[in-house]
Amino acid sequence: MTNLILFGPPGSGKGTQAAGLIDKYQLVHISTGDLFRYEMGNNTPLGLKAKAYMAEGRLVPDEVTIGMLRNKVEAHPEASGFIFDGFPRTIPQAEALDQLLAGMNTGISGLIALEVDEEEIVKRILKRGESSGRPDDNDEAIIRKRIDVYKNETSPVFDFYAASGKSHSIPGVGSVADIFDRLCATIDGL
Ligand code: B4P
Repeated sequence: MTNLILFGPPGSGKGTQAAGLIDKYQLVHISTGDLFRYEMGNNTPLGLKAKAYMAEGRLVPDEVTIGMLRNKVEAHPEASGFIFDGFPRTIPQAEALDQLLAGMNTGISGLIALEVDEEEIVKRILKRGESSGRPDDNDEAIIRKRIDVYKNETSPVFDFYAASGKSHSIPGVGSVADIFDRLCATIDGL
């Protein structure tokens, strides 16, 4: 199995790039952000739980996120691998993911981080906010809060996988096609 973590700050292009990668590598795409937005859109108990955290730019609690991820992975016994997009975002999430995959006799093949500086991220997300309808996209203070959360809670996940030589990073600025080529070159070299 090939199991990839697409990593990087909010708005770094994880979702954008995942769309091309799933086609090329035939992997199941799991975006925890998309899953939460789907649950919120349907006003499910899970969606209602996630709503306040997301609107404030905070992370949804680990126990909620890990349970949702586990259900999604277990729903795809036929998968030849997964692209995890926006997960794991904390060390406990990374530990839970490793445990889940070990139970399936597999593991993470590699983590690839998209590097984009803070001002470019703010610009991109505010632009997306003009049409996304996402409350976490159109308030600069909330966007900067999301970036702080990434620095403090999420970036240690890069070092967690670097300890076993699995973390890689590539520049996430430039055309979507050029970044896609960089990603594929990294994946093909794993
Ligand atoms: P996510 O849905 O993961 O949102 P994101 O980080 O903003 O998206 P991404 O990096 O995928 O950016 P995109 O491609 O869209 O998370 C949202 C919230 O959900 C979190 O804040 C948190 O509250 C919650 N959450 C999710 N997962 C969680 C977890 N595991 N634990 C706890 N809470 C969790 O790109 C952004 C914009 O840039 C787009 O408009 C795109 O068109 C543009 N863009 C992309 N590539 C570009 C390029 N090369 N040049 C210019 N613009 C580009």
